[in-house]
Amino acid sequence: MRITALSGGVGGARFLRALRTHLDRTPALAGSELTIIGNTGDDITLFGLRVCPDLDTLLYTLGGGVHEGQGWGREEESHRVQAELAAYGAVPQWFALGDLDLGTHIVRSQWLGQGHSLTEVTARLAERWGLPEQRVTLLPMSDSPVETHVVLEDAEGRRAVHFQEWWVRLQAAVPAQRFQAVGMDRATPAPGVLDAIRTADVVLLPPSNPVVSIGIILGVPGVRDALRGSAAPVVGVSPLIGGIPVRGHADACLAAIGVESTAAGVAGLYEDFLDGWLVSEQDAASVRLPRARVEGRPLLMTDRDAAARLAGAALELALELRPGGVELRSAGRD
Ligand code: FO1
Repeated sequence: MRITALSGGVGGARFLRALRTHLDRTPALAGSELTIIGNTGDDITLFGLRVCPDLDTLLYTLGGGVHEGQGWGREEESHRVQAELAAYGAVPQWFALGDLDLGTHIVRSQWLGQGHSLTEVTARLAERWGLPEQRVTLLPMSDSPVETHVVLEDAEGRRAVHFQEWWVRLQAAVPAQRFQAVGMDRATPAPGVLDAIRTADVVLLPPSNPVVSIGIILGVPGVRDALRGSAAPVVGVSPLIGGIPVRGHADACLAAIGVESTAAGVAGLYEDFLDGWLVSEQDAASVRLPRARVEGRPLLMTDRDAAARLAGAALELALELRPGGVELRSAGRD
């Protein structure tokens, strides 16, 4: 079976790692291929290096190198280089760049500088992290740079800051007036992105940020139309429980675009292509969607087994929603 997912960083990565676990534990599904379309709107250039936080979080989480407590960055990390940068007064210092993590940014920047595309670079990084052996393909949403900037107003006046400065330095505490996906007007889907949506047996939307992660991927020309036209059922998982984000600042992002911070409000952002929506059990009774089927499930991925159960529930709903039931269309029949 071919599964395609659109994903941001931490929440999406944990969900997709769990999905891979669920597939591998289910004999009939173990041969399934998973293609992840990763958000690159969080990307930032620091100290001359290109940093791709959501792609790296997906690589490290699926590859077994992520700092589990943080959900991003490497385990067993050190920050000797960052201390040197601080000693030289290099800025910014509000974005933690560990020594091991810098290895990724250095090699990605080197390969990009040699003219390789972000798709090619991501594939080479994924090889080191063993993704091909897991039958996982990680694609950037686009090979052309897109950066989410946040328009805000504070003591320093009205200005736009990079998403990471808003998210990390300001902790999303200053209200975002607007998000601007800089470069989106020149962006095209990376090779394989539209094909991954069109040939999927199932499309999943993990509990990533609906505005600055999945919302940015949906902004890449052609992606939304491909989802609308896809024969595959599209099933998403609410990133909110009772209006509160499971993690991160999704509520602040939704407020910025005038969408209510509820599972129904988020589903409304996907309503033109969504077929199934997993919400928390407490929200199930209150969420009614015009065309998508809503199911209540425990959404907290408190441990790896809970995450695998959630991923299994999303897949099960998608298979139930397939025209003609569970039989598989793709050549990757198992
Ligand atoms: N998040 C933080 O809250 N503080 C940091 O210093 C930080 C550094 C960082 C470095 C590399 C990386 O891949 C991610 C990093 N993140 C940090 C997380 C990042 O801001 C978010 O994961 C995404 O960009 C939003 O989903």
